[in-house]
Amino acid sequence: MAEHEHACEHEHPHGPTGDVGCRLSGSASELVRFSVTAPDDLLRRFDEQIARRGDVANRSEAVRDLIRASIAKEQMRTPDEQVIGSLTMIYDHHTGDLTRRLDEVQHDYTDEIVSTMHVHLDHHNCLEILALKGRGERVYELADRLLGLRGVKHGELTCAATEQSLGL
Ligand code: NI
Repeated sequence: MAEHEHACEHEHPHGPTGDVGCRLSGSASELVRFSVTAPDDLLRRFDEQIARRGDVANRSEAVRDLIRASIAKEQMRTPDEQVIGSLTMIYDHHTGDLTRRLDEVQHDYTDEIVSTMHVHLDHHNCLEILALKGRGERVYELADRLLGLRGVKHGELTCAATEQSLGL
């Protein structure tokens, strides 16, 4: 019989039988094993971070945390609200026709892009910062399209609903 690691979050009160059943939630998830490939130096740095943090036991737990954080971030999206924010990207402008594609996408969102700043960091890398304002749905769509382009090494959207979060 296959052994299943237990996936629920809260403390398990050990019952009289000593089992660690998750009766409180009634919906214990089965753990699923999947494999991920990553560059070795990236994985080494991730392992070093796990060792430093001390609050996660292993790589699996750290990856689960990342997945939860990603889903939580998604849930904070407010597509129907007016939002304001910034998108930061770092990319190598030599990557294929990346600069052309970045341009093409941005030309579809002229109402949402208030201002852009481009910094040539070194021979290869560019930093681009976009100030954004508009309906959440459009702003998130723009960010997803830009950050999804192959060759964008780092990207982050920082965004808040103007009414909900900022009271503007
Ligand atoms: Ni540049």
